[in-house]
Amino acid sequence: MRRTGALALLSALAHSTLAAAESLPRGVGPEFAKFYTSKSTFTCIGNPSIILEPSQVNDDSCDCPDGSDEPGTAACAHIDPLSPEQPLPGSLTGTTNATNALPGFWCSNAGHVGSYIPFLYVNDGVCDYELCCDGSDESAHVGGVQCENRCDAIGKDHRRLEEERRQNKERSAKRRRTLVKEAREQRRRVEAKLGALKAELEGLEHKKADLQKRYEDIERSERNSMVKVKGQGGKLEILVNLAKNRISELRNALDKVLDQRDDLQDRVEQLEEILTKLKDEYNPNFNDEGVKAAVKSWEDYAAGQAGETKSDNLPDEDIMEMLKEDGETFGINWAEFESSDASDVDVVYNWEAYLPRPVNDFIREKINALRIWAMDNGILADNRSGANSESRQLTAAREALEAAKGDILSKTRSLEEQQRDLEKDYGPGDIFRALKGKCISSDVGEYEYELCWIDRTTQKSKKGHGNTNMGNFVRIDKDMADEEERADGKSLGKGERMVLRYENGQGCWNGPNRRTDVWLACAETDELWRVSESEKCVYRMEVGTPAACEDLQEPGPSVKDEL
Ligand code: MAN
Repeated sequence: MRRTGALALLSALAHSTLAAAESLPRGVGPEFAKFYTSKSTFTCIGNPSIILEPSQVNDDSCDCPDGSDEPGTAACAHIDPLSPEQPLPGSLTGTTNATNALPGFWCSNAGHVGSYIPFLYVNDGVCDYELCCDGSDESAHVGGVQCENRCDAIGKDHRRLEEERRQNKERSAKRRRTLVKEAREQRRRVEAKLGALKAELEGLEHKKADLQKRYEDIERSERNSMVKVKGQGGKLEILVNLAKNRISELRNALDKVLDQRDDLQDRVEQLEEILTKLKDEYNPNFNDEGVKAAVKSWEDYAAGQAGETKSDNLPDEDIMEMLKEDGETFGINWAEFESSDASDVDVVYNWEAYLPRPVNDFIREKINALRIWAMDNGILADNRSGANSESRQLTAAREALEAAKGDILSKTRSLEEQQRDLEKDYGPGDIFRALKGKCISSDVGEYEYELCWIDRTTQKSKKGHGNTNMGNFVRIDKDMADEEERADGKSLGKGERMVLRYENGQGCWNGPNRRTDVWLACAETDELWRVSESEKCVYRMEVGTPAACEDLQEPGPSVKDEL
């Protein structure tokens, strides 16, 4: 097809399918009809001082400087805006800077859409069906050319395509509405989560405060009890402890001495037995002086033993009694003294016994507080000895408090994340929220390219060389596209388009970090149409998506009825 660009430009000027009235001169468009109604004269549109005979209209001679007397021929084509620059080289007329009052030759195209074509194309021997399907541009049959009227077929085809486009647009718009609904639902969920987190955090703060107080209470009370135990109480308590230890030591010593005594007694008895035997069985006829002296000594010893009274000896039963352990029913009941909270002063004065319970508690609490204050200020020794001295109860309280604090921290982080998410730009109607995390891809040469919405773009090597990050999503911009329309509709077209910027991808060797501009156009489904590398490591993706469609309102039933 020839001269497509020029024809396309003029097609924009097409106004109506109304055919020019029968009485109008050839090539006059409906909006200029009023200038051609007089039967007696014709006044040049842009030069009202020039009045012509009606026969001068379309007589193939350019009489009006604005070309308005030749709407149906190419006689004034040289002043057409699309004509070659004026004056033409070697032109005798020297016409310059003139503008045709008419936009072109009007093809009424009955059965299709009327349109203008440049005057240059009129009667040039070529049928320009793209704009002039009725063939009226070739009425002079130059070179014998006959342009049949093809408006029925072309019109039908056009209407079919238009209907397809309309339906496509409607489906895309419907899909967009679904996405918007999904996005709204997702936003609602994030908001609900945020609300729940806020409430949870509020509860946790209270819980934390309670746990903190509980921990401090336990710690305080344990500090106090530690003071009592480790501080060794009053003098009586000290004495009790000392006495108990001393008695225990003496009892152990006595036990040992008793054992030794029994042992020695055994040995003495054995020796006495030996000597008695010696005395009874020795032969006095042997004049052995040593034996005689030994027997004599033994007899003296035995006589001395027999005269000794044993009345001072402590009876064994008494000693055994002494060795018995003290207990509740025997000896000293130490527990009675040990378990007593009372100090020696208490024992003497026992002031508590004279006070009513609340007063008693109050004074005790004050004394404890004073004791802790004294410990905190180094006046009394704080005898807590590190972690080992912590009771199970205190450990549990501390762990519960720490767990609550940890919980608050993680929930606060989660809350901040949700808040950031709500503030993030997800495009008009929050629409990309519905696509977030979804990916589309396309094979191009040695790579598979992937776009993950609001996340990242990736170049995946088909030769197993690994994946390359081509950028991480940063923001949504708008930019002007200037692309030719494509028959399959997979084109950005012309006009303002959304561009998703993905930046800070993997570093390019000897260059910047990779980045990708993702240009969006309206389409029924998400599809990665094309990927190009405009300059090293700077990529451009062209993508069709319902998210980029116009925000068309769903046609209500009343509107349909009216149509
Ligand atoms: C790889 C690919 C290309 C890029 C070069 C730069 O081959 O990521 O797209 O141009 O690295 O070195």
